[in-house]
Amino acid sequence: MTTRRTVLKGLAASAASSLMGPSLLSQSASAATSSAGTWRLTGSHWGAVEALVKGGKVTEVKPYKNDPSPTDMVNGIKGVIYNPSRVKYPMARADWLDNRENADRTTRGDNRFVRVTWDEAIDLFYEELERVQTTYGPSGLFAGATGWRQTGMFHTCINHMNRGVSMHGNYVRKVGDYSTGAGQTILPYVIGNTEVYSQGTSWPVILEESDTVVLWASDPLKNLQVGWTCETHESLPYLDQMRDKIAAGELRVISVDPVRTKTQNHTGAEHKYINPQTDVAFMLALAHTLYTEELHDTEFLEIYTLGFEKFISYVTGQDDGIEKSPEWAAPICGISADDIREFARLLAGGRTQFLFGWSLQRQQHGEQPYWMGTILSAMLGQVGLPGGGVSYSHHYSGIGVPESGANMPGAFPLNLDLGKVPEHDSEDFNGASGVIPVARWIDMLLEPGGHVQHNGHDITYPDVKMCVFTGCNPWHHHQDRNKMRRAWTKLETVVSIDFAWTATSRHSDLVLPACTQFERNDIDTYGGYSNTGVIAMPKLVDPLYQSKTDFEIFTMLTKRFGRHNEYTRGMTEMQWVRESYETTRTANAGRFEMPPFDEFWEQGLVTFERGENWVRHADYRADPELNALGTPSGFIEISSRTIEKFGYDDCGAHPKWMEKLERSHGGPVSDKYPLWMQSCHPDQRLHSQMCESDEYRATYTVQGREPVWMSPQDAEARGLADGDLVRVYNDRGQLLAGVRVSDNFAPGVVRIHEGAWYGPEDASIGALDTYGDPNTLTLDVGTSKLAQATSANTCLVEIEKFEGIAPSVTAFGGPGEVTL
Ligand SMILES: Nc1nc2c(c(=O)[nH]1)N[C@H]1C(S)=C(S)[C@@H](COP(=O)(O)OP(=O)(O)OC[C@H]3O[C@@H](n4cnc5c(=O)[nH]c(N)nc54)[C@H](O)[C@@H]3O)O[C@H]1N2
Ligand SMILES: Nc1nc2c(c(=O)[nH]1)N[C@H]1C(S)=C(S)[C@@H](COP(=O)(O)OP(=O)(O)OC[C@H]3O[C@@H](n4cnc5c(=O)[nH]c(N)nc54)[C@H](O)[C@@H]3O)O[C@H]1N2
Ligand SMILES: [Mo]
Repeated sequence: MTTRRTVLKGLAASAASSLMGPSLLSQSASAATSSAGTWRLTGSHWGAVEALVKGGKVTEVKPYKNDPSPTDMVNGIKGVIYNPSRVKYPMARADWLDNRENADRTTRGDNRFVRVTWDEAIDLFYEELERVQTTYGPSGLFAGATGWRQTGMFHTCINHMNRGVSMHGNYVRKVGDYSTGAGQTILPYVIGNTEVYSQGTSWPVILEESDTVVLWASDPLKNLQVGWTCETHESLPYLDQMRDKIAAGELRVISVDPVRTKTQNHTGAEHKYINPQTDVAFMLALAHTLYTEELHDTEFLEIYTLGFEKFISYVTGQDDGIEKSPEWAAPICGISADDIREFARLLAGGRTQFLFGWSLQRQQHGEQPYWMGTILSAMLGQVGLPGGGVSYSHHYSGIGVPESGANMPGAFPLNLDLGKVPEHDSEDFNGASGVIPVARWIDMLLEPGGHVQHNGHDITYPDVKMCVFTGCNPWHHHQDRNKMRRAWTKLETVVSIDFAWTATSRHSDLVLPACTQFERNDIDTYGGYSNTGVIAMPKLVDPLYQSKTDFEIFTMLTKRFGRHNEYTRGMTEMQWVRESYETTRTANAGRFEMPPFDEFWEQGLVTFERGENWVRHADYRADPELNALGTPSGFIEISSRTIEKFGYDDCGAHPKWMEKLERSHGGPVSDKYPLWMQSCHPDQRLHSQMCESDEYRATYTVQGREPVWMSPQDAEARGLADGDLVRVYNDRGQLLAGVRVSDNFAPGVVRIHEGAWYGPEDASIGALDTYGDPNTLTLDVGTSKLAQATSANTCLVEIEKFEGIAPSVTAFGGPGEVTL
């Protein structure tokens, strides 16, 4: 068997001529010191990297030498540390500092900030928490929106904020996330697990056993460049193997996507173009063909599933008079009836592995295609077979790389210590809910006391007056900027903790400068799901300007009410890091040897043998009773009594085709706004992170703006050429972007990557966004009453050439400093 270590050795050896320096386990910081500076290994979302520190500055960053497939984004890392958008000092919004809750809230975002000292800033933060808790109670505070904080288990800033603020009082929290909100809600009813964050069948098994792999709305080559913890990129060589197998005729890979993806182009996979947002129609017609041609596995359905009859009577039209035949689906999904039938026969003709991406469920009724994915695999009878069945996660954080089985370091405790209560211990939310579905929080601000259905519960929106944000950028991640701007006037106080002057920082009242991960000591998991190793993250440089670690910031805050010793447990940063490592070492003792801490810190990385291959759902297949699924019945639920009982009109007893509020290719609103805008995850960023990296941003911008990708046909029809500046607009907003014409895009399909920094011309509602944040245009409605997740990819736009003098980009460089 090829072990993890032999793989790495092999890689190191093959590249030996171009590499200097020590072997895997002696990537020592001190060993590499010379007059030319010190090379240090550290971890990040973008992989392990080596940084040259010279004269107190990071002067160069390159991929870790054993990274099998480094991302180009490593070239943006230096610019995350050094850029004009860093928050240098604590700052307060000028009008708010004078008038607090009586300040003019319509001027948030007008970029008038005043510098304050750290002491003043922490006083202000504490005073506002006190005021809100005593005046309104816990329903007045929202501190639950969290996101892609930089890596490092100890400094995980979300946990620092939660622990620090929790010591002071209770607050409104969120449930779910933007990534997989619909998927993680529907799948437990269908297949007993969220699936989206679960380990998947090992790649070697898929490559060996599958006849056909369907990449359904999935672009792993793009999305596996980053990981939730330090990414190893071990999954990427499997995509090279996939390419080789396709070339050798040993494997068919089909990408079902409106766009020709990076993965498809790299591997030579076949393209099955589909009209955006119409996958469910296509899937129902596939089910129809499998059923009418008797290609479905009746035995599997009988033993392992419930509710097939009810579903199939919808497919055959017995219950609503509409047969979901290929002829019915063809005009909706843009795939001919013959091609649909042929595709169904191909799926049934051998071992078929579905690999679903997540974008598909970030659209209205996003629950439905996920439910259908399980049903198609069940009809094929392949759930739990090696190289067959369904996965919803292989494009994420190294899922599918065989696990080592080792324990990994734990994170900083996010909750109060056992038995402790907050300073303000009221749990009275004034009759409102203390937990709300994450993507509905702008509705919450707009409709206090309003109701919304969510996953079988009736949620009452609390009357929130203050928000605290850290490690997330809601003025990038949430939909419909102008609606957000209206909601924002409702808030008395907004506190942001970040190292960058993001749009969220600019729309805050108090901004506290955190430092980046490169300015603190930490420890991280190397390989999010593979648990390949533990990596040291030594501080490269001291915190820049007046920035501080999140740990220091919340130590200062908790000191205001005398609980800092409880917060820190009396330990320093290095003591926490050391303890985290030693606890892991003890847990692994006897199974995975780890050197003592000092040795680890010196060598930088400890890795473990790679584990055995594994097949998802194989245990269920082997014994469905002993290994019952987590669904209400324990079986795969093709129809769900539980969901049916909720009585929702937009998510019923079984999957259905439902028209969207906006849909291109002849769907609603397409006469006015004919172009579907997808806001997929960026190839050269992690969401909004790294957008501030000026030099790196310049490698992809067009006339200094975010690119909008479009087909040659759509460009020609509008008299546009590659490199043109355009206005992209709909009834919700408008933005400037730069045209990139590409054959990868079909007519009617355009893309602006999420995470482009929002830079409105001014603070008015409807203002032109000068850089190109797609969420200036997206629709802010829940996927359905079940999940209430984001529907970002249900969005139509029109594009026109921008004539005249273009306003300069306002998104970067931080706000103006005023003196009062
Ligand atoms: N480089 C990079 N990688 C990342 C991230 C990042 O910011 N940058 N973010 C990470 C995070 S947090 C997440 S949640 C994941 C996101 O992972 P995903 O949500 O899976 O990724 P996306 O890039 O949004 O979309 C993947 C594909 O879905 C296709 N698609 C969109 N709509 C439809 C549709 O209606 N039908 C079909 N058939 N296909 C459709 C798109 O064309 C695209 O090719 O990525 C992770 N990886
Ligand atoms: N239209 C559209 N919108 C989307 C999506 C989409 O596909 N389309 N995708 C959605 C998805 S899946 C996701 S996951 C979200 C991502 O949304 P977010 O997670 O909010 O996006 P990030 O840009 O990663 O924001 C992280 C912020 O934390 C800050 N930060 C990083 N590390 C630290 C730290 O250690 N301390 C402090 N104090 N701050 C830190 C960074 O500077 C940055 O501002 O976006 C969602 N929004
Ligand atoms: Mo995400």
